[in-house]
Amino acid sequence: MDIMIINGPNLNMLGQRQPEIYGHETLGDIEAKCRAEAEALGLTIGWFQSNHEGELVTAIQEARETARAIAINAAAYTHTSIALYDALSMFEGPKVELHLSHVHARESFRHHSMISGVVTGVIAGFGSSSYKLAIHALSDILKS
Ligand code: CA2
Repeated sequence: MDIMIINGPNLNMLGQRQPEIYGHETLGDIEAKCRAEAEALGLTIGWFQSNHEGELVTAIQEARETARAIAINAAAYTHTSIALYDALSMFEGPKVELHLSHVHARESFRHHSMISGVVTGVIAGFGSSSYKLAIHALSDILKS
């Protein structure tokens, strides 16, 4: 596939709580939008969500064999996970860290990302459009 999209803990709860921060769409709604966006760009995507850090590590490792690029919303593990940092550092293709919310305008513990240093770029604060922007950024790199 072209882009593996990986989602971290609690994102399966989207649309059910805190719509003022994360919007009204469910993760399934966002997946459908990503699939449509990718198809329009002539790209194939994979989609994965887990609440477990090790499963996210495994998904990144598997992407080394199956995907040309990664887009990841690591959710709370963004701020804590050396394991995700290490796994992402082994993936050689382009990688985007993305967030629905503007993490730098929120609590100070969300200002630091463990993984920003090993990704190609970061997109945050555009709601579900952050996923669309990540797909477009990776599309441009893959086609260049
Ligand atoms: O803004 C983002 O996309 C985040 O990655 C979302 C994470 C948060 O820990 C990061 O700092 C920023 C939280 C995802 C939890 O999603 C919820 C869904 C429904 C209700 C409450 C939380």
